[in-house]
Amino acid sequence: MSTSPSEPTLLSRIAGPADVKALAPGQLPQLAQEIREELIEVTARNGGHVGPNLGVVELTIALHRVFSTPDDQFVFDVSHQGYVHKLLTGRQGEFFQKLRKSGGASGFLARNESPHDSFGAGHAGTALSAALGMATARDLRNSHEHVVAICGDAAFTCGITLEALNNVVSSTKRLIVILNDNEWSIAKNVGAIAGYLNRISTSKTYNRMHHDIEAFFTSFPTGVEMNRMYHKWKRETKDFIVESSLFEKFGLRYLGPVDGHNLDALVKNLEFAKQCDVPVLIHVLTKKGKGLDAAVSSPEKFHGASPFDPETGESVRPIPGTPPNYQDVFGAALARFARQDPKVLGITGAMPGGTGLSLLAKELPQQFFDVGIAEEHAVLFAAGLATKGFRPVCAIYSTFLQRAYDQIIHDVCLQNLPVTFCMDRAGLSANDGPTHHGLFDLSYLRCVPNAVVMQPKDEDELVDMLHTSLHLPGPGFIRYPRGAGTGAAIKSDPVLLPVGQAEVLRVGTNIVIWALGNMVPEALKLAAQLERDEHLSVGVVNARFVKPLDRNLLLSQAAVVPLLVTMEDHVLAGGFGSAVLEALQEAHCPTPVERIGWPDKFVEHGSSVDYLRAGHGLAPDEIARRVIARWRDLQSEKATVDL
Ligand SMILES: Cc1ncc(C[n+]2csc(CCOP(=O)(O)OP(=O)(O)O)c2C)c(N)n1
Repeated sequence: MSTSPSEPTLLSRIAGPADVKALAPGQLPQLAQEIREELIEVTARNGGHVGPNLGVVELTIALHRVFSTPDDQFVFDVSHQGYVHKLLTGRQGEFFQKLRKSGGASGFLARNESPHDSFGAGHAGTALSAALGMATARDLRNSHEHVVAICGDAAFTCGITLEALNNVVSSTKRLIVILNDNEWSIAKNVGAIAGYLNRISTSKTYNRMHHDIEAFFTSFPTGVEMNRMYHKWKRETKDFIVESSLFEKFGLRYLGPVDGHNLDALVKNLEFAKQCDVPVLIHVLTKKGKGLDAAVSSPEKFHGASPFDPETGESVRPIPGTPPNYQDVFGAALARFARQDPKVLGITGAMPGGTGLSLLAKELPQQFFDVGIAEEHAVLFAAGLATKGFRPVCAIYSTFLQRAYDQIIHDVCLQNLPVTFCMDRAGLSANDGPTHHGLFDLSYLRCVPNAVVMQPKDEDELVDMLHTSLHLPGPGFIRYPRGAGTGAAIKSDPVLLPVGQAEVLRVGTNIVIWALGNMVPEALKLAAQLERDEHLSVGVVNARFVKPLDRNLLLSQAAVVPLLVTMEDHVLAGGFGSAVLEALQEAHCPTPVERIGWPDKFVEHGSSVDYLRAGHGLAPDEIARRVIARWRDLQSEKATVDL
């Protein structure tokens, strides 16, 4: 069905939603095919959420046929499935070709990227609440636009989605919710609601009803007294079954299940929902990865894929010699500790693969829990387990743990329960951008009593920290970055690290750099450079613990060294450097500190960590320049005083 290279494609002629509406219905399958080709080509090169987007091609086309953004509003949950929406709203061409790269389209929707993106997201479960807010605002303002929330089935494992569902009918009479049910979260969707949805979509009765409703609606021209027709249909198709739907119990009119790849059925259902005078939920069944065989057979791998061969689906192989990822080392260590101690448990919020917990799930399924996209519950669940002598380990990305802040303070730390938190993706998640960067965890944890907060300099120390945390009397938080470690050899037996003790890696008399985690190797390079080029004696300390901080070592060094430098992969506000400043201030120690870290800004997405660091003044040369300038300033101040 593809067009020849010389012929302009239908997609290339879509400058905005009006062009989607102008196509004849018979042209839509070709448009869908061209979109799929574009999605595969771009994500094969750049990586990205190929599976979710391949599954919503027809749904997104149908949405743009029936509604008119930006007047009407679409709120996509997570918004990782928003690529098709981007292609249909004027963002194709070079901008989309550079998807997730510097200067290209974000991998998520963002209000500052397009007026067609009514709400930005990257974290799951936010669409229904936000859409309900928009619909209520519309009602309060007496305007008439439509608001459509597009939620995946896994969004219904999130507490916030259920909180919003509980408030729909009391807030508005007009809201359209699309439940995009592909049975997958990143891994297979879990929990009772997933089971319920599965029963609806596989039930013979519901499937018969689904055919009935499709036949029923398609037998009428669009827009003709649809409400009256609906009531007629309900009378004719066993009312009691529809009434028993979970969503009807929450006061939403339930439509479906609808075949999410049947454009005609989708359009008819959306047209109907548009006219309803009650909130409506359309249950749409889609196939994640549709159009790419490898993605259909491996939905988890192709949820968010790294670059792959578009013909075979094979991942582009990592450069030989690349050290193992932090999360793989963590996953192997946790499985090992869990084998040795049945009280050690692993908990994930729908991320078994990304966190490295898949190994534990495979080897010791009884010690593994996937609780769905439910970080608040994950942490409280762990707290409950900890009260009974278990040693739960919550493996949650730094950015997603933000959601469980109250549980961290109120349930875990206040009761000093021994829960270990392994916060992956601390630092940048370059291609994903601001919703996914883990740049705030030190600030939000450093102020919580009883929390022990640490970051390893390499993957061997990560294993030591996990081992140490599993022996703490209270909560332990370990942060580590995305991707490859340093290649450090893992000791055969981990050691217990003395809590609150830093490690001196290099002695210096002019400057001492206090570095945290993945900044330690950078600090060692910087020290060598300053010694070589500036003839300075520069020490390096691997801080290990942000809380408790090694005050004794810090103060003893600050008493004799003219300049301290801190380096962290975290925002400066409230971070590691702030902890150092506070400790010095409390001891009335005036030693100056040059703090290196991320500024008080949301950091955009970009092609690589190095690219983003350079854009924010954190390239190695820039850091060296700042440190040298500070040193020279101090020397000239000293010279002035000496005069
Ligand atoms: C709070 C939070 N936790 C975890 C994630 C990671 N995550 C991104 S998409 C996703 C699964 C989404 O599944 P679903 O909503 O069903 O959409 P699908 O990709 O299947 O279309 C998860 C767990 C997240 N984005 N936000």
